[in-house]
Amino acid sequence: LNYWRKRRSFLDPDNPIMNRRRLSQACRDRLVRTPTIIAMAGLPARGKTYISRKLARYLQWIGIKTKVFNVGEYRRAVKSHADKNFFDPDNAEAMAVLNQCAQKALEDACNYLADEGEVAIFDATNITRERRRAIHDFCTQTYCFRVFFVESICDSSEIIEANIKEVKLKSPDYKDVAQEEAVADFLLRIEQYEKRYEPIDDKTDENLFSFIKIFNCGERFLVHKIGGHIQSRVVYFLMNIHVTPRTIYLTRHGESELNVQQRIGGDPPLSINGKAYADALANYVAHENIPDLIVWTSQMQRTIQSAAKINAPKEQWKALNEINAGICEGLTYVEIATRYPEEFSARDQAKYHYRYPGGESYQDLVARLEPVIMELERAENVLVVCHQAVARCILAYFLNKDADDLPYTKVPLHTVIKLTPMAYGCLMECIPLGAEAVNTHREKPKNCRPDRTVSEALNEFLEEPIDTNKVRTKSEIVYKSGGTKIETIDIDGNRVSDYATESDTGFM
Ligand code: ADP
Ligand code: FDP
Ligand code: F6P
Repeated sequence: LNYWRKRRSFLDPDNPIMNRRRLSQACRDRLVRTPTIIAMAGLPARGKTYISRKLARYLQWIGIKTKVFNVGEYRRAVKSHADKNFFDPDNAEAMAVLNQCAQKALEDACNYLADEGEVAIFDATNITRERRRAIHDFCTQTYCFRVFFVESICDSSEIIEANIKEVKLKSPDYKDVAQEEAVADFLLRIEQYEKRYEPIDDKTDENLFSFIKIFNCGERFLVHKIGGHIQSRVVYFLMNIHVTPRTIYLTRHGESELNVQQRIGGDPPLSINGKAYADALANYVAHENIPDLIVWTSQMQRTIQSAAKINAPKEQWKALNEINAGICEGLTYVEIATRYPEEFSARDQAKYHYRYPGGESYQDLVARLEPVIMELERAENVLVVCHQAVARCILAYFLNKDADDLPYTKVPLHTVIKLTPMAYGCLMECIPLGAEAVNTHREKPKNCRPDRTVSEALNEFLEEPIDTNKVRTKSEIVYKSGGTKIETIDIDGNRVSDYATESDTGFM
């Protein structure tokens, strides 16, 4: 019922996407926000699911609503275990099941685009010209979407066998089947597909299609008739990824003098603890013995000092600088909450999208970091020494976190995060290096209401409740995150002024 309800709303003439039907094809093609179906093509074990998921993660991260529709999952819902015989082109019954699954997945992908999505990735083999023509016609004529084919071609038997061992043996198709038997069966499944395989060919009517052909894991590409900015971003991304095993090391700088005072931003040097971390980090890197390691830092003192003792080539990136907190630079969260209560509450309500006046939002930061991510994709072993907000954005990319969770990801100081890309995802290991540090993480408050009082806002993250109606001078504020800080609360109860000096805090 739901399915038909959706379709009815989709066929509604007021639906802006369907309105495009009235436009000429030439006009439709020039519209920027036309939803796109990315249809994969290629024999089994050619990295189609790997590419689909990685691409979806990238597009989601840059803010394009994307979902993968894997036909294998639809098929396994009706035929949980399938051996080579199920993929025999002469097995008419099985072919009908496969075609129905593909049709259902494609319809779901189109419904997703009609409802809310911007890109749907149709992950199937789509190995025949007839199937690709049907996909193209369905998506562009029944619906008014753009279609982009991504074909992966690989003739290296070593790569294919490694792919089968890495991912296919874990498939429910081979539950309780011995490894050798499963590999042999999968190779025969590929042969069944080879009988019908017609690679995309621009000498046929496929000349009209937009596509990219990827040969042997990116050794060579053929790009044809790119339509629109989404397709050009997809092509750029696909031309930058690689499958060579490597590790990305991510760390925040050592504790800074402003971290100690619980102040945000600025360009402070390292504290004594921070300097100890710089030593520990250099030691750690030396012991890890990482081949051809490159170190990237921001252009801020605290990251440059943290990396100074590491024995490896270093590069500074302005794009890695910490989020710019605008008018709040150099303040503590208590000071922001009391001086700018509306700003503080607006940030708590929508932390990802909130932009500091004169500064940046997490969303801005993601846009600034896109070239860094692209370079990380191209790179091999890298250590990135950055900042709390920047590290959250980078982690969100690798761990597929959404915009709500991203700004609250815990990235403690004095910890190395090791990211090892795996078949369809990424392994994360956290290695605290032992040097002491304050905690700079502030949890998402339970009460984010715009009408909350300053005391309510402060009490969300301070250990001891504050009554802002009382006159307080030089009282000790204990943060729930564990840090301690001496503050002076203004007599009007709503402001914090005269911030503790270095000697007041006794930390330095
Ligand atoms: P398919 O969906 O085509 O059946 P998978 O995506 O399940 O194949 O295969 C995953 C494996 O493919 C991973 O081990 C990955 O390293 C490898 N891989 C990724 N990209 C490519 C490519 N362009 N060509 C061949 N193999 C690839
Ligand atoms: P997957 O690797 O994603 O599991 O092995 C090929 C396979 O996909 C089958 O499991 C699945 O039934 C089929 O491809 C779906 O594609 P086709 O509809 O093109 O056969
Ligand atoms: O407190 C350290 C810091 O890196 C600040 O410079 C920065 O403003 C802040 O963390 C970012 O964290 P959040 O977005 O949680 O305020």
